[in-house]
Amino acid sequence: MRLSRYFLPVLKENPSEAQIVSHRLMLRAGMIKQASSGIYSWLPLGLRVLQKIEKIVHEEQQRAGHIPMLMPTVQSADLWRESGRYDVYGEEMLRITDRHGRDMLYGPTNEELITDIFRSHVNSYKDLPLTLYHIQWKFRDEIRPRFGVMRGREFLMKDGYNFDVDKDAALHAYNRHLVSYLRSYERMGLQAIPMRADGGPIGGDYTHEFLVLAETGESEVFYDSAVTDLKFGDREIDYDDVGQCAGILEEFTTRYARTDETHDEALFNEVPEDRRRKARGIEVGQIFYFGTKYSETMGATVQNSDGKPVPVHMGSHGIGVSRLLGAIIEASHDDKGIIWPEGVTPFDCGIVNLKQGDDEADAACEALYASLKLLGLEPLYDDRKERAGGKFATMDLIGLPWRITVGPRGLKNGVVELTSRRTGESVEMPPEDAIQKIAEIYAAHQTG
Ligand code: 5CA
Repeated sequence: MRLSRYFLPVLKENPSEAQIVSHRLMLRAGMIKQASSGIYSWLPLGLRVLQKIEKIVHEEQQRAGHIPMLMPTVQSADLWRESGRYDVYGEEMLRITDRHGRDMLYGPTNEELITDIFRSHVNSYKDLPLTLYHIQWKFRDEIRPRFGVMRGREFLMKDGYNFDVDKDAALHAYNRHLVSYLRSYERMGLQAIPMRADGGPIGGDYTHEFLVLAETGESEVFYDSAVTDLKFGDREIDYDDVGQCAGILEEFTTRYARTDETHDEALFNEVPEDRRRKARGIEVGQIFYFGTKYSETMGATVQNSDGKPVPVHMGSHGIGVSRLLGAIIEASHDDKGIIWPEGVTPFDCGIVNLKQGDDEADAACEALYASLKLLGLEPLYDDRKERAGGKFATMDLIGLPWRITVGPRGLKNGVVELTSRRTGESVEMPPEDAIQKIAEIYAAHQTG
Protein backbone atom coordinates (compact mmCIF):
# COMPACT_ATOMS: atom_id res chain seq x y z
CA MET A 1 0.00 0.00 0.00
CA ARG A 2 1.16 3.50 -0.83
CA LEU A 3 0.47 5.93 1.95
CA SER A 4 -0.35 8.70 -0.55
CA ARG A 5 -3.34 6.64 -1.70
CA TYR A 6 -4.36 5.19 1.66
CA PHE A 7 -6.86 6.46 4.20
CA LEU A 8 -4.94 6.96 7.43
CA PRO A 9 -6.46 9.86 9.36
CA VAL A 10 -3.87 10.17 12.16
CA LEU A 11 -4.45 12.73 14.89
CA LYS A 12 -1.70 15.03 16.11
CA GLU A 13 -3.34 15.86 19.40
CA ASN A 14 -4.32 13.49 22.17
CA PRO A 15 -8.09 13.00 22.09
CA SER A 16 -9.50 14.17 25.40
CA GLU A 17 -12.08 11.39 25.73
CA ALA A 18 -9.48 8.60 25.89
CA GLN A 19 -8.51 7.60 29.42
CA ILE A 20 -6.17 4.74 28.64
CA VAL A 21 -3.24 4.46 26.29
CA SER A 22 -4.69 1.84 23.92
CA HIS A 23 -7.83 3.89 23.32
CA ARG A 24 -5.75 7.04 22.79
CA LEU A 25 -3.39 5.31 20.36
CA MET A 26 -6.16 3.63 18.38
CA LEU A 27 -7.82 7.01 17.86
CA ARG A 28 -4.54 8.79 17.10
CA ALA A 29 -3.39 6.10 14.66
CA GLY A 30 -6.65 6.41 12.72
CA MET A 31 -7.80 2.87 13.50
CA ILE A 32 -11.28 3.53 14.86
CA LYS A 33 -13.83 6.29 15.13
CA GLN A 34 -16.59 6.35 17.67
CA ALA A 35 -20.02 6.16 16.05
CA SER A 36 -21.91 6.39 19.32
CA SER A 37 -21.23 5.39 22.90
CA GLY A 38 -19.45 2.01 22.89
CA ILE A 39 -19.95 1.61 19.12
CA TYR A 40 -17.10 2.12 16.66
CA SER A 41 -16.40 2.30 12.98
CA TRP A 42 -13.31 0.37 12.03
CA LEU A 43 -11.15 2.53 9.79
CA PRO A 44 -8.84 0.77 7.30
CA LEU A 45 -5.81 0.39 9.59
CA GLY A 46 -7.92 -0.91 12.48
CA LEU A 47 -9.74 -3.33 10.21
CA ARG A 48 -6.44 -4.81 9.01
CA VAL A 49 -5.45 -5.71 12.58
CA LEU A 50 -8.93 -6.98 13.39
CA GLN A 51 -8.73 -9.29 10.38
CA LYS A 52 -5.25 -10.52 11.34
CA ILE A 53 -6.59 -11.49 14.74
CA GLU A 54 -9.63 -13.17 13.20
CA LYS A 55 -7.34 -15.14 10.88
CA ILE A 56 -5.26 -16.46 13.77
CA VAL A 57 -8.40 -17.43 15.66
CA HIS A 58 -9.84 -19.23 12.62
CA GLU A 59 -6.61 -21.11 11.97
CA GLU A 60 -6.20 -22.23 15.56
CA GLN A 61 -9.84 -23.23 15.96
CA GLN A 62 -9.75 -25.29 12.81
CA ARG A 63 -6.43 -26.83 13.81
CA ALA A 64 -8.23 -28.05 16.95
CA GLY A 65 -10.97 -29.60 14.78
CA HIS A 66 -13.63 -26.95 15.45
CA ILE A 67 -15.96 -26.08 12.59
CA PRO A 68 -16.69 -22.50 11.44
CA MET A 69 -20.21 -21.28 10.68
CA LEU A 70 -22.12 -18.01 11.00
CA MET A 71 -25.20 -17.22 13.03
CA PRO A 72 -27.16 -13.94 12.76
CA THR A 73 -26.77 -10.93 15.03
CA VAL A 74 -30.54 -10.45 15.46
CA GLN A 75 -32.33 -13.29 17.22
CA SER A 76 -35.90 -14.11 18.11
CA ALA A 77 -36.86 -13.75 21.79
CA ASP A 78 -38.73 -17.08 21.65
CA LEU A 79 -35.62 -19.23 22.04
CA TRP A 80 -34.50 -17.15 24.99
CA ARG A 81 -37.88 -17.58 26.62
CA GLU A 82 -37.44 -21.31 26.20
CA SER A 83 -34.09 -21.34 27.96
CA GLY A 84 -35.42 -19.02 30.63
CA ARG A 85 -32.78 -16.36 29.99
CA TYR A 86 -35.00 -13.75 28.31
CA ASP A 87 -36.00 -12.25 31.62
CA VAL A 88 -32.90 -12.97 33.69
CA TYR A 89 -30.44 -11.44 31.21
CA GLY A 90 -31.61 -8.00 32.23
CA GLU A 91 -30.78 -4.58 30.86
CA GLU A 92 -27.63 -5.64 29.07
CA MET A 93 -29.80 -7.19 26.37
CA LEU A 94 -30.82 -4.87 23.56
CA ARG A 95 -34.44 -5.72 22.90
CA ILE A 96 -36.01 -4.86 19.55
CA THR A 97 -39.58 -5.10 18.28
CA ASP A 98 -40.07 -5.74 14.58
CA ARG A 99 -42.90 -4.30 12.42
CA HIS A 100 -45.16 -7.24 13.28
CA GLY A 101 -44.74 -6.61 16.97
CA ARG A 102 -42.51 -9.65 17.47
CA ASP A 103 -39.89 -9.52 20.18
CA MET A 104 -36.37 -9.73 18.82
CA LEU A 105 -32.99 -9.00 20.33
CA TYR A 106 -29.46 -8.22 19.26
CA GLY A 107 -27.53 -11.29 20.37
CA PRO A 108 -25.22 -10.87 23.39
CA THR A 109 -24.15 -14.53 22.96
CA ASN A 110 -25.44 -17.61 21.12
CA GLU A 111 -26.07 -20.60 23.40
CA GLU A 112 -29.80 -20.70 22.57
CA LEU A 113 -29.42 -20.36 18.81
CA ILE A 114 -26.75 -23.03 18.56
CA THR A 115 -28.69 -25.42 20.81
CA ASP A 116 -31.69 -25.00 18.53
CA ILE A 117 -29.58 -25.78 15.46
CA PHE A 118 -28.16 -28.82 17.20
CA ARG A 119 -31.47 -30.28 18.34
CA SER A 120 -32.94 -29.86 14.86
CA HIS A 121 -30.22 -31.87 13.16
CA VAL A 122 -28.35 -34.18 15.51
CA ASN A 123 -29.89 -37.24 17.13
CA SER A 124 -27.15 -39.76 17.69
CA TYR A 125 -23.98 -40.02 19.74
CA LYS A 126 -22.37 -41.19 16.49
CA ASP A 127 -22.41 -37.57 15.25
CA LEU A 128 -20.41 -36.46 18.28
CA PRO A 129 -18.05 -34.95 19.27
CA LEU A 130 -19.02 -31.72 17.56
CA THR A 131 -17.73 -28.21 18.09
CA LEU A 132 -19.15 -25.33 16.06
CA TYR A 133 -17.98 -21.74 16.28
CA HIS A 134 -18.38 -18.39 14.66
CA ILE A 135 -16.87 -14.93 14.76
CA GLN A 136 -19.73 -12.49 14.92
CA TRP A 137 -20.69 -9.09 16.32
CA LYS A 138 -22.40 -9.07 19.68
CA PHE A 139 -24.28 -6.35 21.48
CA ARG A 140 -24.38 -5.85 25.23
CA ASP A 141 -25.89 -2.66 26.49
CA GLU A 142 -23.08 -2.16 28.98
CA ILE A 143 -23.93 0.30 31.72
CA ARG A 144 -20.51 1.90 31.39
CA PRO A 145 -18.97 1.39 27.95
CA ARG A 146 -15.42 2.68 28.21
CA PHE A 147 -11.81 2.42 27.16
CA GLY A 148 -12.72 2.28 23.47
CA VAL A 149 -12.97 -1.23 22.08
CA MET A 150 -12.03 -2.68 25.44
CA ARG A 151 -15.53 -2.45 26.84
CA GLY A 152 -17.75 -1.69 23.91
CA ARG A 153 -21.46 -2.19 23.46
CA GLU A 154 -21.03 -3.65 20.00
CA PHE A 155 -17.99 -5.93 19.89
CA LEU A 156 -16.60 -8.81 17.88
CA MET A 157 -16.41 -12.18 19.61
CA LYS A 158 -15.41 -15.63 18.61
CA ASP A 159 -17.84 -17.96 20.35
CA GLY A 160 -17.66 -21.71 20.08
CA TYR A 161 -19.93 -24.43 21.42
CA ASN A 162 -19.09 -28.08 22.01
CA PHE A 163 -21.57 -30.95 22.05
CA ASP A 164 -20.49 -34.21 23.63
CA VAL A 165 -22.09 -37.44 24.73
CA ASP A 166 -20.90 -37.30 28.33
CA LYS A 167 -18.96 -35.25 30.84
CA ASP A 168 -15.58 -36.81 30.07
CA ALA A 169 -15.87 -36.04 26.40
CA ALA A 170 -17.05 -32.50 27.16
CA LEU A 171 -14.10 -31.95 29.47
CA HIS A 172 -11.78 -33.00 26.66
CA ALA A 173 -13.43 -30.29 24.55
CA TYR A 174 -12.81 -27.85 27.42
CA ASN A 175 -9.14 -28.83 27.53
CA ARG A 176 -8.85 -28.59 23.75
CA HIS A 177 -10.18 -25.06 23.88
CA LEU A 178 -7.76 -24.09 26.59
CA VAL A 179 -4.85 -25.38 24.52
CA SER A 180 -6.04 -23.71 21.31
CA TYR A 181 -6.50 -20.42 23.16
CA LEU A 182 -2.99 -20.54 24.62
CA ARG A 183 -1.63 -21.04 21.11
CA SER A 184 -3.78 -18.27 19.64
CA TYR A 185 -2.76 -15.63 22.17
CA GLU A 186 0.90 -16.53 21.85
CA ARG A 187 0.72 -16.10 18.08
CA MET A 188 -0.65 -12.61 18.74
CA GLY A 189 2.43 -11.83 20.81
CA LEU A 190 0.47 -11.93 24.07
CA GLN A 191 0.80 -13.78 27.31
CA ALA A 192 -2.74 -14.56 28.49
CA ILE A 193 -2.87 -16.45 31.78
CA PRO A 194 -5.76 -18.86 32.40
CA MET A 195 -7.33 -18.06 35.77
CA ARG A 196 -10.07 -19.71 37.77
CA ALA A 197 -13.16 -17.59 37.31
CA ASP A 198 -16.85 -17.29 37.99
CA GLY A 199 -19.57 -18.57 35.63
CA GLY A 200 -21.72 -15.41 35.63
CA PRO A 201 -24.87 -15.43 33.48
CA ILE A 202 -23.46 -18.14 31.17
CA GLY A 203 -23.29 -20.55 34.13
CA GLY A 204 -21.02 -23.50 34.70
CA ASP A 205 -18.81 -25.14 37.31
CA TYR A 206 -15.73 -25.26 35.17
CA THR A 207 -14.62 -21.94 33.85
CA HIS A 208 -11.35 -20.19 33.22
CA GLU A 209 -10.78 -16.64 32.09
CA PHE A 210 -7.69 -15.68 30.10
CA LEU A 211 -6.06 -12.55 31.42
CA VAL A 212 -3.44 -10.26 29.98
CA LEU A 213 -1.64 -8.47 32.78
CA ALA A 214 -1.97 -4.69 32.44
CA GLU A 215 -2.26 -1.84 34.92
CA THR A 216 -5.34 -0.56 33.11
CA GLY A 217 -7.12 -3.93 33.25
CA GLU A 218 -10.62 -3.98 34.71
CA SER A 219 -10.13 -7.21 36.66
CA GLU A 220 -8.24 -7.61 39.91
CA VAL A 221 -6.16 -10.79 39.82
CA PHE A 222 -4.07 -12.83 42.23
CA TYR A 223 -1.41 -15.26 41.03
CA ASP A 224 1.76 -17.18 41.68
CA SER A 225 4.45 -15.41 39.63
CA ALA A 226 5.65 -18.82 38.41
CA VAL A 227 2.68 -18.85 35.99
CA THR A 228 4.31 -16.07 33.98
CA ASP A 229 7.28 -18.35 33.22
CA LEU A 230 5.06 -20.83 31.37
CA LYS A 231 5.41 -20.61 27.60
CA PHE A 232 3.40 -22.57 25.10
CA GLY A 233 6.09 -22.34 22.42
CA ASP A 234 5.95 -24.39 19.24
CA ARG A 235 5.13 -27.76 20.77
CA GLU A 236 3.35 -30.26 18.56
CA ILE A 237 -0.24 -30.86 19.57
CA ASP A 238 -2.49 -33.75 18.72
CA TYR A 239 -5.88 -32.35 19.64
CA ASP A 240 -7.44 -35.81 19.69
CA ASP A 241 -4.96 -36.89 22.35
CA VAL A 242 -7.01 -36.70 25.55
CA GLY A 243 -3.97 -37.16 27.79
CA GLN A 244 -1.88 -34.53 26.09
CA CYS A 245 -4.61 -31.86 26.27
CA ALA A 246 -5.34 -32.71 29.91
CA GLY A 247 -1.62 -32.53 30.68
CA ILE A 248 -1.32 -29.06 29.18
CA LEU A 249 -4.38 -27.87 31.10
CA GLU A 250 -2.79 -29.14 34.27
CA GLU A 251 0.54 -27.53 33.48
CA PHE A 252 -1.06 -24.13 32.91
CA THR A 253 -3.74 -24.15 35.62
CA THR A 254 -2.30 -25.91 38.66
CA ARG A 255 -0.49 -22.90 40.10
CA TYR A 256 -2.54 -20.29 41.89
CA ALA A 257 -4.13 -17.82 39.45
CA ARG A 258 -7.58 -16.42 40.17
CA THR A 259 -9.72 -13.40 39.53
CA ASP A 260 -11.11 -11.55 42.53
CA GLU A 261 -14.45 -13.36 42.12
CA THR A 262 -12.92 -16.71 43.06
CA HIS A 263 -9.94 -15.49 45.08
CA ASP A 264 -9.24 -17.53 48.22
CA GLU A 265 -6.89 -15.79 50.63
CA ALA A 266 -6.03 -18.95 52.59
CA LEU A 267 -5.02 -20.85 49.45
CA PHE A 268 -3.15 -17.85 48.12
CA ASN A 269 -1.11 -17.72 51.32
CA GLU A 270 0.23 -21.19 50.54
CA VAL A 271 2.12 -19.67 47.59
CA PRO A 272 5.68 -18.74 48.67
CA GLU A 273 5.55 -15.11 49.70
CA ASP A 274 8.08 -13.84 47.16
CA ARG A 275 5.96 -15.29 44.33
CA ARG A 276 2.59 -13.90 45.46
CA ARG A 277 1.31 -11.24 43.07
CA LYS A 278 -1.71 -9.00 43.12
CA ALA A 279 -2.22 -7.15 39.86
CA ARG A 280 -4.72 -6.08 37.24
CA GLY A 281 -5.63 -7.85 34.04
CA ILE A 282 -7.66 -7.61 30.83
CA GLU A 283 -9.98 -10.54 30.19
CA VAL A 284 -9.46 -11.59 26.57
CA GLY A 285 -11.33 -14.89 26.68
CA GLN A 286 -13.33 -17.30 28.77
CA ILE A 287 -14.16 -20.99 28.52
CA PHE A 288 -17.06 -22.75 30.21
CA TYR A 289 -18.28 -26.28 30.69
CA PHE A 290 -21.90 -26.13 31.81
CA GLY A 291 -23.04 -29.70 31.29
CA THR A 292 -26.69 -30.13 30.41
CA LYS A 293 -27.92 -26.69 31.52
CA TYR A 294 -29.22 -25.68 28.08
CA SER A 295 -29.73 -29.11 26.55
CA GLU A 296 -32.13 -30.16 29.30
CA THR A 297 -34.32 -27.06 29.21
CA MET A 298 -34.28 -26.94 25.42
CA GLY A 299 -34.58 -30.67 24.75
CA ALA A 300 -31.28 -31.25 22.97
CA THR A 301 -30.82 -34.99 23.38
CA VAL A 302 -28.93 -37.70 21.53
CA GLN A 303 -29.24 -41.45 21.64
CA ASN A 304 -26.29 -42.93 23.46
CA SER A 305 -24.66 -46.25 22.52
CA ASP A 306 -27.38 -48.13 24.47
CA GLY A 307 -30.07 -46.42 22.39
CA LYS A 308 -31.19 -44.30 25.37
CA PRO A 309 -31.89 -40.57 24.88
CA VAL A 310 -29.51 -38.44 26.98
CA PRO A 311 -29.17 -34.65 27.15
CA VAL A 312 -26.02 -33.55 25.38
CA HIS A 313 -23.12 -32.11 27.40
CA MET A 314 -22.12 -28.64 26.35
CA GLY A 315 -19.67 -25.86 26.91
CA SER A 316 -19.13 -22.44 25.38
CA HIS A 317 -15.88 -20.69 24.70
CA GLY A 318 -15.31 -17.05 23.84
CA ILE A 319 -12.49 -14.85 22.63
CA GLY A 320 -12.87 -11.07 22.71
CA VAL A 321 -11.61 -10.43 19.18
CA SER A 322 -12.12 -6.64 19.09
CA ARG A 323 -11.04 -6.25 22.73
CA LEU A 324 -7.77 -7.96 21.83
CA LEU A 325 -6.61 -4.92 19.84
CA GLY A 326 -6.79 -2.85 23.00
CA ALA A 327 -5.13 -5.56 25.07
CA ILE A 328 -2.24 -5.97 22.62
CA ILE A 329 -1.62 -2.22 22.55
CA GLU A 330 -1.75 -1.98 26.36
CA ALA A 331 0.90 -4.70 26.47
CA SER A 332 3.04 -3.32 23.64
CA HIS A 333 3.60 0.41 23.18
CA ASP A 334 5.96 3.22 24.13
CA ASP A 335 5.66 6.99 24.35
CA LYS A 336 5.87 7.31 20.55
CA GLY A 337 3.06 4.92 19.76
CA ILE A 338 2.06 1.34 19.15
CA ILE A 339 4.56 -1.52 18.75
CA TRP A 340 2.75 -4.31 16.89
CA PRO A 341 3.90 -7.88 17.39
CA GLU A 342 4.69 -9.42 13.98
CA GLY A 343 1.73 -11.81 14.23
CA VAL A 344 -0.91 -9.07 14.08
CA THR A 345 0.77 -6.05 12.51
CA PRO A 346 -1.41 -4.21 9.95
CA PHE A 347 1.54 -4.01 7.52
CA ASP A 348 4.72 -6.06 7.69
CA CYS A 349 7.09 -3.12 7.31
CA GLY A 350 7.21 0.53 6.44
CA ILE A 351 9.31 2.06 3.68
CA VAL A 352 10.27 5.65 4.32
CA ASN A 353 11.57 7.64 1.40
CA LEU A 354 13.64 10.49 2.84
CA LYS A 355 13.67 12.43 -0.41
CA GLN A 356 10.52 11.85 -2.39
CA GLY A 357 11.03 13.22 -5.89
CA ASP A 358 14.73 12.31 -6.01
CA ASP A 359 15.03 9.92 -8.98
CA GLU A 360 17.43 7.55 -7.30
CA ALA A 361 15.58 7.42 -3.96
CA ASP A 362 12.22 6.97 -5.69
CA ALA A 363 13.57 4.16 -7.88
CA ALA A 364 15.14 2.36 -4.90
CA CYS A 365 11.88 2.59 -2.93
CA GLU A 366 9.82 1.35 -5.86
CA ALA A 367 12.19 -1.61 -6.28
CA LEU A 368 11.99 -2.45 -2.55
CA TYR A 369 8.23 -2.13 -2.56
CA ALA A 370 7.86 -4.41 -5.58
CA SER A 371 10.30 -7.04 -4.24
CA LEU A 372 8.60 -7.22 -0.84
CA LYS A 373 5.20 -7.64 -2.46
CA LEU A 374 6.54 -10.35 -4.75
CA LEU A 375 7.57 -12.28 -1.65
CA GLY A 376 3.99 -12.07 -0.38
CA LEU A 377 4.80 -9.41 2.21
CA GLU A 378 2.69 -6.32 2.83
CA PRO A 379 4.74 -3.14 2.94
CA LEU A 380 3.39 0.35 3.62
CA TYR A 381 5.36 2.80 1.50
CA ASP A 382 5.37 6.39 2.72
CA ASP A 383 5.65 8.06 -0.66
CA ARG A 384 4.31 11.44 0.46
CA LYS A 385 6.23 14.66 -0.08
CA GLU A 386 6.69 15.28 3.63
CA ARG A 387 9.54 16.01 6.01
CA ALA A 388 11.43 12.98 7.26
CA GLY A 389 10.52 13.82 10.87
CA GLY A 390 6.82 13.70 10.11
CA LYS A 391 7.17 10.39 8.28
CA PHE A 392 9.09 8.82 11.17
CA ALA A 393 6.51 10.07 13.66
CA THR A 394 3.67 8.49 11.67
CA MET A 395 5.51 5.17 11.35
CA ASP A 396 6.29 5.15 15.07
CA LEU A 397 2.69 5.98 15.94
CA ILE A 398 1.14 3.24 13.82
CA GLY A 399 3.74 0.82 15.13
CA LEU A 400 4.91 -1.33 12.22
CA PRO A 401 7.60 -3.60 13.68
CA TRP A 402 10.14 -2.91 10.90
CA ARG A 403 11.04 0.17 8.90
CA ILE A 404 13.32 0.50 5.90
CA THR A 405 14.63 4.02 5.45
CA VAL A 406 15.90 5.03 2.04
CA GLY A 407 17.83 8.22 1.33
CA PRO A 408 20.24 9.56 -1.27
CA ARG A 409 23.19 9.50 1.15
CA GLY A 410 22.87 5.80 1.98
CA LEU A 411 22.18 4.88 -1.60
CA LYS A 412 25.56 6.37 -2.62
CA ASN A 413 27.11 3.62 -0.48
CA GLY A 414 24.60 1.05 -1.71
CA VAL A 415 22.77 0.78 1.64
CA VAL A 416 19.40 1.40 3.26
CA GLU A 417 18.62 1.38 6.96
CA LEU A 418 16.60 -1.34 8.67
CA THR A 419 15.10 -0.26 12.01
CA SER A 420 13.36 -2.30 14.65
CA ARG A 421 10.39 -0.44 16.15
CA ARG A 422 10.75 -2.43 19.37
CA THR A 423 14.43 -1.81 20.12
CA GLY A 424 14.93 1.31 18.02
CA GLU A 425 18.10 -0.30 16.70
CA SER A 426 19.08 0.61 13.12
CA VAL A 427 21.43 -1.33 10.87
CA GLU A 428 22.68 -0.28 7.44
CA MET A 429 22.70 -2.94 4.76
CA PRO A 430 22.17 -3.40 1.02
CA PRO A 431 18.44 -3.35 0.08
CA GLU A 432 18.52 -7.07 -0.84
CA ASP A 433 19.69 -7.95 2.66
CA ALA A 434 16.95 -5.88 4.26
CA ILE A 435 14.37 -7.68 2.14
CA GLN A 436 15.80 -11.06 3.07
CA LYS A 437 15.90 -10.23 6.75
CA ILE A 438 12.25 -9.18 6.75
CA ALA A 439 11.23 -12.25 4.76
CA GLU A 440 13.00 -14.50 7.28
CA ILE A 441 11.36 -12.80 10.25
CA TYR A 442 7.87 -13.26 8.84
CA ALA A 443 8.54 -16.79 7.63
CA ALA A 444 9.18 -17.65 11.29
CA HIS A 445 5.72 -16.29 12.14
CA GLN A 446 3.87 -18.31 9.51
CA THR A 447 2.56 -21.01 11.80
CA GLY A 448 -0.91 -20.96 10.28
N1 5CA B 1 -20.94 -17.42 25.44
C1 5CA B 1 -19.78 -17.23 26.26
C2 5CA B 1 -18.56 -17.85 25.70
S1 5CA B 1 -18.68 -18.07 24.05
C3 5CA B 1 -19.55 -15.75 26.51
O1 5CA B 1 -20.30 -14.91 26.08
N2 5CA B 1 -18.48 -15.45 27.21
S2 5CA B 1 -18.05 -14.02 27.75
O2 5CA B 1 -19.16 -13.31 28.24
O3 5CA B 1 -17.00 -14.26 28.68
O4 5CA B 1 -17.46 -13.22 26.56
C4 5CA B 1 -16.34 -13.71 25.87
C5 5CA B 1 -15.29 -12.63 25.70
O5 5CA B 1 -15.82 -11.51 25.00
C6 5CA B 1 -14.78 -12.04 27.00
O6 5CA B 1 -13.76 -12.83 27.57
C7 5CA B 1 -14.25 -10.69 26.56
O7 5CA B 1 -12.93 -10.82 26.08
C8 5CA B 1 -15.16 -10.33 25.41
N3 5CA B 1 -16.14 -9.31 25.83
C9 5CA B 1 -17.19 -9.47 26.69
N4 5CA B 1 -17.85 -8.32 26.85
C10 5CA B 1 -17.21 -7.40 26.07
C11 5CA B 1 -17.42 -6.01 25.80
N5 5CA B 1 -18.43 -5.33 26.36
N6 5CA B 1 -16.57 -5.38 24.96
C12 5CA B 1 -15.56 -6.06 24.37
N7 5CA B 1 -15.32 -7.36 24.59
C13 5CA B 1 -16.12 -8.03 25.43
